[in-house]
Order: sequence, then C-alpha cells, then structure tokens
Amino acid sequence: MQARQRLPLAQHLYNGACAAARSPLAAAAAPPPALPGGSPLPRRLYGGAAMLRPLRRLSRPPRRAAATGPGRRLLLSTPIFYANGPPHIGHLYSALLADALHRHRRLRGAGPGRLSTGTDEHGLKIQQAAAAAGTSPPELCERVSSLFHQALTHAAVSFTDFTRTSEPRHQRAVRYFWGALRDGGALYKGSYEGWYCTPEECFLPESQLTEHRDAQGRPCKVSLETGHQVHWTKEENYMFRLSAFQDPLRKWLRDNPQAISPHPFYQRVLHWLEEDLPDLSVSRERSRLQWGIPVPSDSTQTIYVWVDALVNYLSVVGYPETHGEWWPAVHHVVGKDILKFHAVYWPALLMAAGLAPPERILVHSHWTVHGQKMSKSLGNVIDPFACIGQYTVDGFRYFLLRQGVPERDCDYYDEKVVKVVNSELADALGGLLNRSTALSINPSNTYPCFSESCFPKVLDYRETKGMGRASAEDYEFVASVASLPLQVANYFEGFQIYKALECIVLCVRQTNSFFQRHRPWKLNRKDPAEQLWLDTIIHVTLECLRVYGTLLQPVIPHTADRLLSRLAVEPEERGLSSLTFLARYNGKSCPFEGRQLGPDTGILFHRLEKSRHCTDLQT
Ligand code: ME8
Repeated sequence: MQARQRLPLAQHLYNGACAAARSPLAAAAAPPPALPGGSPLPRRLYGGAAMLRPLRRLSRPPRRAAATGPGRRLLLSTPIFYANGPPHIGHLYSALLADALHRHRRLRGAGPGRLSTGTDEHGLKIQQAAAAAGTSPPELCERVSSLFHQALTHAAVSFTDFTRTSEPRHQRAVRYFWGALRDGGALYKGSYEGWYCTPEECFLPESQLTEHRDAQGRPCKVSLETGHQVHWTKEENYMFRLSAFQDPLRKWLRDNPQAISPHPFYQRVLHWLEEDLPDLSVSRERSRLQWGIPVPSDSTQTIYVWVDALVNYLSVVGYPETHGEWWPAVHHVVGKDILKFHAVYWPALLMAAGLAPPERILVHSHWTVHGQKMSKSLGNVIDPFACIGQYTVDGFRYFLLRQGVPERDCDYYDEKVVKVVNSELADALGGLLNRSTALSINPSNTYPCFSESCFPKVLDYRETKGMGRASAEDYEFVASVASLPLQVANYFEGFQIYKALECIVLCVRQTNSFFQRHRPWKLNRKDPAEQLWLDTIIHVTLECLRVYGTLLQPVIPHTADRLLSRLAVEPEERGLSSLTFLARYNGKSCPFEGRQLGPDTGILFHRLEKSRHCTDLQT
C-alpha cells in the first residue's frame, strides 16, 4: 500500500525528473554522499511489505536528445555479452539485427547514428567460470572479449562502440548512476533471502522453480525456464524500490505502444506489470562476489551485475556528462531471455535516476538447433566463425536475417543454410545478373537505353493492347518493384527484416520471370525495332537489380557492393534518396543509360557446397 502512496512522486520522476542537482563532473570525482538519513536503513525481506522512505524530489530536468525529424540521432544497441564463453550464432543474430537497422538508417540518410555492443565482464558467473578454467577473471575476460570483438568484426557488424564493463569510463558511469539512485531515495539496505540462479544472475521466485536432481542424484531446485540450478542465498543487500514504479511503468507502456516490439512481447511485459512487482536486490556481499564494482562508500557490497551491465547503454554515450545528446533516442535489440531486465528493471532504474526510458526495445526469439535449445552440455552450439568460414560472411548474414523471425524461435540446421542461400542469392539474384549482363545479349557491355515506344507510360496497365511491347504483367511487375523501397523501409521500421527480404526475393523472382518471358536472347539485334525492345528488357532488368543491390546493402554488404559495382553505380549513388527506379518510364532522364558496366564479370555469389556441419565446432 505504501508503494502506491508514493506513486505520484515516482510518476513525477518519469515525467521529467532528473539526476542529482550537483555538478556531474564534481560529483563523479568526489566520493558519493552517505545514504539518505544515514541512520539504520529499512529492511525488507523478499516478497514482504516494503518499508519505503520517500523518493526525493529531484530538481534539474534531464537534457533530451535532439528532437525528432529526419536528422535526429539514434543509438542502436545489442546486449553486452557475458565474457564467460565464446560467441555463438544467437549472439551474432542479435548483432546482425542491430547492424542491419543501423546500416539501413545510414542508407536512408538519417541523422547521426551509433551502434553499440560489448562484453559484460563482472559477476559471479564470470568469477566462477574463471575459477573453473584455472585463470583469473581479468584474463578470462580479456580472451573472451577479444573473441566477441573478432566475431562481430569478422561478420561485418559495423559497430561504432564496443564497451567492456571492466573499463574505467564505464565503472565511473556506474558509480555515478548508483549515486543518482541513492540520492533520489530509490535505494535502501535490507536483508534479502531467496533462490539465486548464477547463470541468469538473478533471484527467482518459487513459482519459477521446479524440483530436480543434481549430478550426484541429490534433490535440488532448478529454474523452470532454463533448467539451471538455484542456490539459497541470504545476505544484506541494497534494495531498489522497484515496487514504486509499477504504475509509472504501466503508464510509460500505455503512452508508448511502440516501445516494445514485436507486439506479443509488449503484451507480455504489460502482463508482468499486472502482477506483484517486488523490490529488487541490487548489490551482493563483497565476501561472496569480489569481481564487480564496489558500492560507493560501502566497500562491503558489490553492485549487482545487471545494474552494472545495463548502465553500459549510458556510459557509451558519455554519461554523466554528454549522454543528453543521445539519450533517450535509443533502441535496444535484445533476446527474449533478457526482456524483463530491459523492459521492467531498466526503465524503472532510469526513471529513478531522473532519466527517461529508452525509446524502443526490439525483442527477438531464440535459435534452436534441430529443435533443441543451444547448449554446451548438449554439444550443439553453433560457432559463428565456422559458419562464416563455411557459408561466407554474406551467405551467413543473409541466412540468419532471412530465416530469423523475431516473434518465434527458429530452428537451425546446416542443410537449410545451403538451400536458402543457393536458391535466393546464388541462383535467383546471381543468375539474374549473369543472364542480363551476358556479352551474348549485351556485347557493348553498357547500361542500355529504355524505349518509351516499347514500354509506354499508361494510366491503366490493363489497357495496353497495341501500345507497345510490354504486357499487363510487365506493368504490374514494375509497379511492385517501384513500391519495394517503401515496403522495405516499413518492414525495417517494424523490426521485420525477414519480411523485407521476403519481398525483395519475390521481386527478384518476378524479374527472372520477366526476363524469361521475353526471351531476349531470341531477339534479332540486326532489326532496329527488336534491338530497341532488347535494350529495354535489359534496361528494366538492370534497373531492378540496382534497386535490389541498393536495398540489400544492410544485409549482404559485400555482395551488394559487387552487384552495384558491376552495374556501374557510384558510391554516392547508392543511398535511398538517389534511388529513382525506371526514371525513363516517368519521362525523366536516367544517369545510367549508356554507361560502361563495371569490369568484374565474375560470378556474383558462388553456390555453397555442403561439406561439413558447423555444430559443435567450438574450441
Ligand atoms: O544475457 N538465439 O548476456 P548473454 C538468439 N550479459 N539469440 C540468443 C541466443 C539464442 N539461442 N542465445 C543468446 C546476457 N542470444 C547479459 C546481457 S545487456 C545489458 C546484458 C542473444 O551472453 C540474445 O540477444 O547471455 C540474448 O538476449 C543475449 O544473446 C544474451 O547474451
């Protein structure tokens, strides 16, 4: 009940309260002040009644990221990955989704953008993994972090920032953020007990546990969702008044129906917010957890690894000094496993620290392998390095983004990669380029001219009889290619990249049919009328290929570059703003007509051979 009485104040924080009134720089340098009141702090047991002290009213409004409109900034982020084991394709998938969105923004000529990723290096999980590997946490993190860096670089993920939570600039931001929570009255010290799940780095309520037996056959409790064993833990912790943010969180979501996509995840979060929202333990006793950031002015406690990790999204944009230039124009791409941390804890923590919640949280489901969860113990973990080696960077990027559907889990198997990539990239797209640029039908190797007399502009494509050589089907097809860039942009905006690719493939297939239907290789080049029609068929086909090459840049950057170079499209002509499709049909001039095509006449995308499996190849 007390929590509810506090809500107007918590609401105030959401509506535009701010960080502490002291100067950010001075405060970050100086030791943070003692806890509010100084005297014995309220205690709270898990699920028990909250003993709340008022959240202090904060004075300075937060600086907001530069507005809306086409020139606005945007920070896209991936989760920062645990540095306890090597990357797998699930991690890569998150990064590719964010990368494709980031690249698509650039293509649109949107305002300044950043793509952040990194490694999550603190916590019990890392401490235990290092001990098990007979190494120190810093050494383990150094090695694993560099593997993530390499994997993402290798996969052409165009990240602008790679944050390691062990970096001083990040730790400083976390300490400052802690100070903001404490100064806002959002923290109190309490005795906490519950079942702790180290692999998930969180306490789990009884309702999320089930009975099981450990390796020695002794009864134990495990997480219902992940099967990981939990351990009873009782200690003195700092607690965060999460319960006070239930209504502000609901209001935030009601006011921002696009805040969490796809929609089923939005509904899932709203459902969580209907249930009890207990306060959150946000520190661990230092005696149990040394590998982490100490609580400012209480060296007996270590800051909870999730608070530490989430603050990476702020430290990357210069919190506590310059974050206002970006925050809250932020879109977080996350897996469904960490939705609660991003959609409940993080916005509440931000509100408590006087900052607005992120603009959007883009959630995706998981990759399974032959119907099973990916796990080291099952030996079915898919190694991104092996996959890229086997299927090429673009082949594997294409597969994950084409087959991954954020709303539901997707099953991985090697045969599927070969099938999809060969059929869509090698055969449909590569074949189309090959056929339409063959010297046998285009000996001058130029971008041929379009003839209005062969393909006249019509108001109604069903009334084309006797007007030229194009059929009603041809008009329908060019109309669908003309609408493709907008369709693709809408799908990217709606976090449905797989649907954007589906539309592109459909158009590529239609273009192949168009080409096939008119059999340009049968036309007599010596007959001027036939030559006009032949040139027009090739012109239309190359125009379509130019559109596909441009739109595919965020997904298969190398192949798209090769395609556009073959079509003699200059780097400055590859943006969406200059993508005028079939200008000549609309009576405008086409800068490509007559241009010499690029010199690389090689195969656009080599068919993949399926020689070995990429599962279980991790070192
Ligand atoms: O949770 N399919 O890190 P993490 C698709 N450090 N994506 C998957 C996946 C799968 N099978 N498995 C993992 C953490 N992922 C925290 C994050 S952020 C402030 C802290 C992806 O190494 C997915 O994005 O366990 C998931 O959310 C993330 O990797 C978890 O990575």
